[in-house]
Amino acid sequence: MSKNIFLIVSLVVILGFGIFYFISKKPVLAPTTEQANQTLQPTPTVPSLASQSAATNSQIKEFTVTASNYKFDTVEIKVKKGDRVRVTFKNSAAFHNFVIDELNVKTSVIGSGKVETIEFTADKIGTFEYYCSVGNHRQLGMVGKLIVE
Ligand SMILES: [Cu+2]
Repeated sequence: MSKNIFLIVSLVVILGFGIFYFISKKPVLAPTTEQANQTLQPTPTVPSLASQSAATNSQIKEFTVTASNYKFDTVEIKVKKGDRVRVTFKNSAAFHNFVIDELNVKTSVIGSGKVETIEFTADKIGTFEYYCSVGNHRQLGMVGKLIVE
């Protein structure tokens, strides 16, 4: 009789561990896939904070470019090759963005009153045009130049 009870108890314990193992395996897998997704997503605030601390030894050059219809208030940015560049892009009217093709820099199109900060490394020497890629804004004069020396 007590042998049967022992058998049942040990069965329950084994089963319990089995279920626990099965359940505990799931949450272990979930965060890893989430992390993988996070690194793929271009979230501007988190990477900029990470690169900020990583790039404390190299220079960070900060600029503010304000967009209006149809111009940028800053039309020339000058940096040294290898500089970390942080552009605070402000928009004061309608919808605009800030793009530098050669350096793979592109903010999202933001509305009036919005601000987006973008950070990149000026890893090429040259003069690169930055512009707004909305409609024909580039042709209308929404251009400036980034000079990397
Ligand atoms: Cu524009």
